[in-house]
Amino acid sequence: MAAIEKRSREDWQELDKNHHLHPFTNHKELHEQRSRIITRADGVYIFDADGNRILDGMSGLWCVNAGYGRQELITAASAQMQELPYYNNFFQCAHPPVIELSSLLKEVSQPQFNRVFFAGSGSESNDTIVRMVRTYWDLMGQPERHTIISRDNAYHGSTVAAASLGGMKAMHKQSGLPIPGIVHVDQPYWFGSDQALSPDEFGIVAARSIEAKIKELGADKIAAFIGEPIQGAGGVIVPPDTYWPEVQRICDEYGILLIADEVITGFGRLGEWFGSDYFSITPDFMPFAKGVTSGYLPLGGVMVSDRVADVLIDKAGEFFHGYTYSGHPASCAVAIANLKLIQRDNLVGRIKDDIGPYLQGKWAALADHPLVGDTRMVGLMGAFEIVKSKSPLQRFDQEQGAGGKCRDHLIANGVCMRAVGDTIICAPPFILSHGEADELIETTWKALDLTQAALAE
Ligand code: PXG
Repeated sequence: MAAIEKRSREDWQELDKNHHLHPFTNHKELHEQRSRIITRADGVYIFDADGNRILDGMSGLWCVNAGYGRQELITAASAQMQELPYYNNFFQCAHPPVIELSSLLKEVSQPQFNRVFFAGSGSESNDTIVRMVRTYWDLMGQPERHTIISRDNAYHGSTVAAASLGGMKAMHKQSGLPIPGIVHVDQPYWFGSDQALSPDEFGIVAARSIEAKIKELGADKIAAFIGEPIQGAGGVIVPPDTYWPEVQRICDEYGILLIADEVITGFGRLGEWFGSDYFSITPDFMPFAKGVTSGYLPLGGVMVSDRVADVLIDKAGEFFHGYTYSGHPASCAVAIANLKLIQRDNLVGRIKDDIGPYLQGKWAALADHPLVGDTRMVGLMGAFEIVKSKSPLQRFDQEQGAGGKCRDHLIANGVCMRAVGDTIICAPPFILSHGEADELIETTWKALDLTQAALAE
């Protein structure tokens, strides 16, 4: 029996307006224009309450990697709920799904990762890391080493610690963040720079802003560096090739723990199992969430390297940290089914060798449009930037809302992508067919033409 009543779109919108506070939303604007009610989904398509079919170029929120309507995942959740809908992993307990998933995650991760700590989301995973990192250095007899270096315009979640790790100034301003002991350095955003350096030179300079911060504060104060292999919510910032090797060098040289936030890049998005594999780095922690269950149920966690886990196990006694839903059985069952599906259908290889290169080629050609100043895509994670003039490079005034206009034209024409300022970002499900990729690109050209016409008015 369906738990949800049948209502008209207008009724849903009215109830939504009156009773629902949305995440990351300007409610005044929303109440003027009303929310888009999504009622169902299948494959790579979502459907709204008016029956419009929209190609989901964002995989929900970077998570529905296996696509919608996957019966294996639905059955896994349902069967697990029948067998054991909930039990905790505190107080010397565990259950088969959490154990099975732990060993499966070890199988797909780099060799330094043999252990995983579960959470309910990416934010909780990053909060876990802040506590674990500081506890690790306490146990190592270096309690002064508590400062974590992150980057401007990073996104690591919305809880107090995760938002502090993030480098979103607007978020910090609203709630007195960051908390003490979290500092930020430059992001490796070459297209957003004055472009005086080559991308490779710029990558080294951006990485060395970490080293400069270490020297400024003292290496004996620095616990860890955290970065998304490719920044997602910040606008799909793909670092120059020189960046990550230099970051690894710096972390190694100063003995600093390296945290690769794989919440978006994990489980195949870049055509490798993890962004860390793509960039050949060997982190000490990998927080993950989203794609681990393809978003069908909430689950997050942290892959913890032996370097840290061995110390925690040997020396910490009890680590006073955990969530009611750490390793929720139904979420774990879905994750197992999802990872097995990705393995069985070779979806990671498909991104690397087939649909990735196919979409990337067409995406790069968008640069021929007069409005498109930069295009970038790795695996199935991409962006293009809308500019007023390419040479000399000139951007639109923010009040013109070029990115928002383009996003609206995209959705009105049947493709959902997200605007970060004037950057349009794209992360479609891994099952995207060539025909669906063509549809995504054709609609993008059309939306760009409509945006150009609207901006000319
Ligand atoms: N790390 C990264 C790299 C993320 O992208 C989180 C942590 C936090 O995960 P949770 O599960 O707590 O949301 C994220 C989340 C957007 C957008 O608009 C991106 C995220 C969340 C919400 C919106 O791009 N990423």
